[in-house]
Amino acid sequence: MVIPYLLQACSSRTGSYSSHHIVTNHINDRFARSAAAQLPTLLLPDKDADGLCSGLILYRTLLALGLHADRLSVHFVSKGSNIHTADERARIARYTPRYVIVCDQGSRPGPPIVDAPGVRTLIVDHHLSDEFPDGAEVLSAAHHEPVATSSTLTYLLCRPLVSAAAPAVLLKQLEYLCVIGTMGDLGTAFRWEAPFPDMRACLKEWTKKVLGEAVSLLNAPRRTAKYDVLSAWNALLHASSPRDLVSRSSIHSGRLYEAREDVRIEIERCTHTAPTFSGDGQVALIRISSGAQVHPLIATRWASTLKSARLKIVMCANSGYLEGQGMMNFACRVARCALQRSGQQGGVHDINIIAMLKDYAERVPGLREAMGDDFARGHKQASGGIVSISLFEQLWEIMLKAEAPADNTGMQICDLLMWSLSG
Ligand SMILES: [Mn+2]
Repeated sequence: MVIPYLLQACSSRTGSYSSHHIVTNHINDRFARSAAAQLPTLLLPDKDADGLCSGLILYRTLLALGLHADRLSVHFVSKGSNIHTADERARIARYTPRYVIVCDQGSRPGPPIVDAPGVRTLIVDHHLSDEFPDGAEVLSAAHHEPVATSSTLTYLLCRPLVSAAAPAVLLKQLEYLCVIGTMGDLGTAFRWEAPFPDMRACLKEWTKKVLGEAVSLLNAPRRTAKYDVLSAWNALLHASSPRDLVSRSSIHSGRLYEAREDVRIEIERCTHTAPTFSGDGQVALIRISSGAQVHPLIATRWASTLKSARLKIVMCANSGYLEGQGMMNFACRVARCALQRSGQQGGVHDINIIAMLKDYAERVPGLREAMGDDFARGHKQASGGIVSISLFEQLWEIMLKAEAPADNTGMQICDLLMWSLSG
């Protein structure tokens, strides 16, 4: 079997882990045995297009390998939660699985996902971390540039397993799932150059327009206050093709279109608050209150339009996502003006949001630790957190007091004025 480049890159890290083995042949063997043994298998896909597609690639592969559908379960965590919380761990344990496969999440330290004898866990992910739940096998692309998405990793893992006898329709499904999931994380303009698999035929058959529309629709339900991830999963599972998925006359797409419209209205309602700048001018904060997960979208939108001399990241903080729980959900994105600046200076941008957030928090003794496990996770270019409102206010206080170089303040006011005139 030819091990694709990306998996080879991943397996080369095996030596640096003591308890987390990344050996693809071994994983493949495990898959085949999992299917043959008909043991209860649980998939834990993340809620976005990349997570859903990665999960469905595994779902279809395991069925193709002969696992009975009644042995295969899929679980999505509840709103604002993650697979590491006590509540979710209890829900996951109730499936009494023997094999657990986590897609596009799970890259953080902790106890085993399911703490029972004989349970084997595989994590397929690309979020930045060097630590994982105890006992899990890990296939992570996080340290390998260009960082593969979870759906690409899963595709590369599954494709060799089914290729021998699989019907053409299955191979096509795995391909478009790989493409939709990857576009979800890396954008529709993503160029499928090596070491990524060759997806030209898939793109030609379904077109970027249809595949991009699929991403947008799949991401809509989980962003609404209703948080019905299952609507997106079911639509993707039952759609006969990407074109069927995005067709307004398809029975599964109705809710997706409705959810997307709800999200659009909510973004429009929340996006017009004026930003506030940190003392050093590096961070712009937009505060909103919404039951919908629109904070990452609003951060992205402002990151592309806001201009300021020292601005590096845009942060959108949402105090209303988990209503009544006293929590602040916030998302940060790299400001486009900072990218343009580094480009003009001939440099490559080195903005690392995770490092910046941790650096601010460390300026007050104990604060970084108090922030807990849901702080500064994700990717260098896209991070954020879920912390108590009081901790968030402490963090913002540090940012406000961060010192600006002598001539910066006037510049910010000027930029803000320009923004308000143009916006
Ligand atoms: Mn992803």
